[in-house]
Amino acid sequence: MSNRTFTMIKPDATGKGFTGAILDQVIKAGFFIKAMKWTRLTAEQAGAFYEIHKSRPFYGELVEFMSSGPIVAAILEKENAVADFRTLIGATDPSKAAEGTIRKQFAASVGENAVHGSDSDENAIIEGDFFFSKLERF
Ligand code: 3AN
Repeated sequence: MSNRTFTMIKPDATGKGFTGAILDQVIKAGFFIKAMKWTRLTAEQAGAFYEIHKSRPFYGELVEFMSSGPIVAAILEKENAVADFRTLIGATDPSKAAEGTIRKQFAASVGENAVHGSDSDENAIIEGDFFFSKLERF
């Protein structure tokens, strides 16, 4: 079991001013920030990050949305990080997300759903490596 996951606060949430409130809930839930940056993806970078979804019908929309404004990317550490973080953020579709989850509170739709959380230990490493060098992790 890995103790790290990767997250992004997505352009809908940064644009609505939810960054601080989301980070506060993440930290209060016991996650430690090991790396973090405020940045904006080009369409090409967003396309590469979501390469795994290339054949899905929403891929074009996802790439356009994820490059539409700034994001916060971070590597988080906690015991059982991947699963616990997905519990904290809630279901992909915010209308199906449990009460109190981050997506229930801050997400507007399945496409614009406020936060990303890695779905496996393997992807957490790949996604963290996409954004951060060894020198940027503490
Ligand atoms: P999750 O982010 O909960 O792991 P995935 O991996 O199924 O969900 O989807 C990756 C991202 O693709 C989602 N966070 C969401 O932004 C977008 N997405 C997923 N399903 C749809 C959909 N039906 N329509 C538009 N965008 C979607």
